[in-house]
Amino acid sequence: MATFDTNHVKNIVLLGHAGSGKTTLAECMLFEAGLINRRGSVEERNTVSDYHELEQERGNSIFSSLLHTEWRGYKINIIDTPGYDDFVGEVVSALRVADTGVLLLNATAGVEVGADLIWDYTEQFTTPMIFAVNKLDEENANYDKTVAEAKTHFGANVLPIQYPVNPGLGFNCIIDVLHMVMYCFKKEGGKPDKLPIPEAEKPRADALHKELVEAVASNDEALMEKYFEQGELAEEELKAGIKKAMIHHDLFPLFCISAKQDMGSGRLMGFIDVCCPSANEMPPQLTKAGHELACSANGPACIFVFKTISEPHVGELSLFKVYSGTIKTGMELVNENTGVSEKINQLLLIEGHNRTNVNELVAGDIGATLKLRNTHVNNTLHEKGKNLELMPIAFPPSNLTVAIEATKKGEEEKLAQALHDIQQEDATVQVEVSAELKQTLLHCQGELHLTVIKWKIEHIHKVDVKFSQPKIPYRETIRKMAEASYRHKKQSGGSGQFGEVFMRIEPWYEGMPEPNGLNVRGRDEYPLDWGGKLVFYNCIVGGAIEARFLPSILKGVMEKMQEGPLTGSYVRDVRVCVYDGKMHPVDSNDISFKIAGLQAFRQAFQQADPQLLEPIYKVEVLCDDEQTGAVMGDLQSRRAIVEGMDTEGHFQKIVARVPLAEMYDYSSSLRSFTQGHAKFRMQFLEYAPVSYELQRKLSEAYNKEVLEEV
Ligand SMILES: Nc1nc2c(ncn2[C@@H]2O[C@H](COP(=O)(O)OP(=O)(O)O)[C@@H](O)[C@H]2O)c(=O)[nH]1
Ligand SMILES: [Mg+2]
Repeated sequence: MATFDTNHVKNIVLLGHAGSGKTTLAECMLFEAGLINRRGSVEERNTVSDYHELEQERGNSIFSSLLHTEWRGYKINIIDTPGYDDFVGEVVSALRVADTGVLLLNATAGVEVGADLIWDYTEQFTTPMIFAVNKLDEENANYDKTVAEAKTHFGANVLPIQYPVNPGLGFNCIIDVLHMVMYCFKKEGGKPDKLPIPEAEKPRADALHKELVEAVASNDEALMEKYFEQGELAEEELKAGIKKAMIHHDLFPLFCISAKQDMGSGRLMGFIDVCCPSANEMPPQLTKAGHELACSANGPACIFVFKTISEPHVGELSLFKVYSGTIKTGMELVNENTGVSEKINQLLLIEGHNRTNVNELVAGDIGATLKLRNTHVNNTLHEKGKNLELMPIAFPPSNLTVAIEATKKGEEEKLAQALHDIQQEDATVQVEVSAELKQTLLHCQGELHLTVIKWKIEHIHKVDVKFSQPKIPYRETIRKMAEASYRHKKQSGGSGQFGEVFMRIEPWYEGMPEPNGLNVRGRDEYPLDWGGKLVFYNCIVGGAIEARFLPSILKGVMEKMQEGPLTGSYVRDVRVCVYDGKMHPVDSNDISFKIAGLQAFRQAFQQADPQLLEPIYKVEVLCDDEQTGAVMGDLQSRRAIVEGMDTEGHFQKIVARVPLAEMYDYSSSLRSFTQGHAKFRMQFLEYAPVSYELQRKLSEAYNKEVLEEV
């Protein structure tokens, strides 16, 4: 493998709706560059990129794959990504290190929802973008409609560099308005013949060329002046102008390909070589400390880990981009995030499942190493004595939460280890062991993602698991004042127990007046971990209960507040006044008063018009115009309160307050009834009272459950 300096390394990411042809295009690029001598296909399950067992099984990409090719003296690192939104983690981590995105559009389908969703991420990264209209060999390929939709969805800066002369069956000719030539491919694809533009095509080609020149000139004053003077720009000026405009996210060149027929990938790679930026042409990285880090092979050694893959029998592979300096085998680097020193024992180039050893990688290049001790995604490693921490990837919040448990007893440890490993590898998986719900919760991106996680747990970690709906973290409170007392008395062999507590409980709110008609001796406020407060008053007079027993009474009250009388949920915002009681000189002790406090609180609570509160989430649904009605209707069927509508990018945005209890299956149901033309985000808003009917139902279910446990 030749060595390449920073200027001759290009890092591209293939993006697009599932099935738009990314993996097939990657295969073409490797074949055209001679890195493979036979093109595999998705159908035959033998592409370089979709090498993972699960991808072979499902016939589509699930994980991003790093590949590289050499084209005319340049090294092109290619990251092929999955198109399903569930695997968005793979897309954002690839966008973090790529310097150009290639967004594939399927000419038979136009702009598909996956492209819209991915576009939002490229906007966040302001990644230089090019479009490739693929499947032009398909019978119902419609190039013009696809370009028109692309301009509507992604803006007028989408500019054709090429258009097909004969899209559809028999497609084999493209007109290039940058070079102003026609490329015609032989039946087997590959290297095209370069021909002059036929007369009949001249008007269209000239018009598109003019549009391109003007767009480039309008992005650069010097070029604009030149253009006004000469009415034309030289090819080299055009190319430099295109690169500049792309880096500023102001121009999105559009190409024509048929990945399946291997037509157009060479031309695309040629454009990537001369017009797409190398890492050192992109704005310098900003460190967390706010310093700029130039991408130079002579700078301090610094790499950023954007992906890890744990492979059975191989160990953990860490994929990284060199942001500064030159990384050599045997080098010692410091992990800024974990503080450990890591030795780069091997430097690898990745080609799907294949690995090639190299001695060094320069700034701007992407590679991998094996078996680092304590390094993970989003970690920055640098040479000793430098404190460099690069900006981490902001992974999107989860869309689906399920409860997970091992089907076989005794496998809990194995499951915990499996979940730990999966989280390390996939930052869009979060595991939460909820003490409150007594469940292990798995937060992920959707049903498809869940299937992949299950596959990993069962096939790699050999643990059988089952998923269930997470319980809802309800809250309980009261609506009116109530008083109750409880006498705990136990005399059975050995020391007896005795304690009697009289208490008043009231709904607590900030600034409420002191208790009426009671003698306040002491007052403590307890902010609760689960939100809200408990305010505890000692109103004992005449030493009815010794002060030393009040902490036990409080303990009993707290214990009951952790498993409320209504549904066993946390209780919040209650004021408790202990105003009387009885002791026994011998039998009174902490446990007696704890039990008396707990039971008195339970009784008082049930007489205080208890109210169940449910978590309400702010849900924002982004959908196409045509979907708003269906989205609204569905939200209303989920007890939602729609608060308003707005627009965001080219989406309609519907904002609603929705009970969490109604959101369990939202990600899959929204995806299915809008055919994927919608996405949503949600965040906790507040707790709100549930209806009397629902409270009764939930409380009955809880009492039944408790009785069954006894
Ligand atoms: N007719 C035609 N089919 C294509 C072309 N590119 C890809 N395909 C087919 O489209 C399907 C999806 O391709 P794939 O590369 O897996 O798409 P990805 O999901 O974007 O990676 C496969 O059946 C491919 O054979 C093309 O240019 N023309
Ligand atoms: Mg694919």
